[in-house]
Amino acid sequence: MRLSRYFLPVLKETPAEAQIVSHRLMLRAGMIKQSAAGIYSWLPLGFKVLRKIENIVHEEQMRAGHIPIQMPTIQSADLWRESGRYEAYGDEMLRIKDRGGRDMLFTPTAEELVTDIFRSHVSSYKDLPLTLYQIQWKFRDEVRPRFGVMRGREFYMKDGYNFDLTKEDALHAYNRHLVSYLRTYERMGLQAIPMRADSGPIGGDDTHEFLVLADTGESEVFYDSAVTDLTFGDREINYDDVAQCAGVMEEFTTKYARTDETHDEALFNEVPEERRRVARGIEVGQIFYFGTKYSDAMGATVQGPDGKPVPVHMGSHGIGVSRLLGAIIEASHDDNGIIWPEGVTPFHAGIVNLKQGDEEADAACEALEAALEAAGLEPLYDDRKERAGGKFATMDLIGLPWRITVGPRGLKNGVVELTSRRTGESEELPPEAAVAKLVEIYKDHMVKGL
Ligand code: P5A
Repeated sequence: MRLSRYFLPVLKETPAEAQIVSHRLMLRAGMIKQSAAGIYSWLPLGFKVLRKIENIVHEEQMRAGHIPIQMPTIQSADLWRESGRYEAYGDEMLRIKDRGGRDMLFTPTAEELVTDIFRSHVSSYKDLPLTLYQIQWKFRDEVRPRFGVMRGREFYMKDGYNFDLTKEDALHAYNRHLVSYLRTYERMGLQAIPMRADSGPIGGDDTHEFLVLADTGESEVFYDSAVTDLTFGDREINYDDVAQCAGVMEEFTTKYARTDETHDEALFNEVPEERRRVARGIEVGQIFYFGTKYSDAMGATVQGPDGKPVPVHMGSHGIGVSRLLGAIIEASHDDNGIIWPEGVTPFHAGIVNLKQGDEEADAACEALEAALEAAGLEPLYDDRKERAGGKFATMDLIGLPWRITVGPRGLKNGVVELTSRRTGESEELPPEAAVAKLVEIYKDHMVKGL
């Protein structure tokens, strides 16, 4: 992509309304534009990152054996009356009337709708286990939408729902989700810690939230610092292996880690003092097991092995896809701008031409652009007639992890400069070697984009 032809409306001024760094940087880098309180348009750079995050979520969900579907954003109130949540959900639910005066709503979550799909089409235990999921816009009329995409009213969520014959099977689904979430967040360059939480309006007793530690997080959290030493890494997981999933679950959840809603001071005090941490975190996901709450209310049964109807055991599982952009930026930035992890970066490398219009420099940049594209990478070539300082500032702001700087002086010696956004370290090397190095760096981070 050539920057001169792209749509990247960066802001010079720091927007006054943004209270936290991720919101500020998303506005300054031209990623989003507010259209109403807590409702945003996604501009090209923001949309590209959103799609990458979404695709990582899809890949990891399908790897775990979950099946993607798409449900509507506008739903009929009738289903919600069946579960009893139409009134109970309160003012967070956006209620709408259609022209016939029928009560409709914009989906804040989809337990009812998916349970209706299930009861209409599944009647035998032989069709279980089943986990259906979607990535879809949600609306919650939050009292205080704030911090940009972090607490929006309209936001993008992955929501998944498991249907199982027994509690034991449903707990395996819970563990499977926990394991696949750990892998999902790590691919985005994030450490998200599972913490015992409160289930709120979704219901049930078993629930974990995934928190990314950040001073600007909305939740107060209490944990044993030993949990931050745990990483998922590149382990091989067989998601059908009940014992393996339970083992990972246990490894990641037995150390003390709780949000303020479930915090237990006496238990916390059993953690050695030097490992006790009180901090803030951003909730980027939550998993629930709620048994037969919805299947009882809505008559979602299957015929069991003995021929008798049994209500299915269910859970639901959510990832805050749009919130993740904010969380990643909170966790990865410096004074000059964003620093994207390789897995979610909108472009793989920036190319900065120090002397636009110089025949040799232009040709070298174009050749680099073509070579990177041929290798399956996406470069952003700053081909504007601008000062080098301005070009560097834009690249730093938008946070591409790697920058190739091309100028007449280097080219005389046959080299370009490759700079890491994270460390600021540069090395001079021939253009082909720079391409080869980037191919190597990204070989484990290739995610379908736009
Ligand atoms: C699980 C999926 C649910 O709604 N039902 C279906 C369950 N869970 S949840 O915890 O309420 O939401 C899942 C994740 O969505 C993100 N999220 C938000 N993101 C941005 N703005 C909001 N207002 C917002 N509300 C929830 C969070 O990451 C949450 O973990």
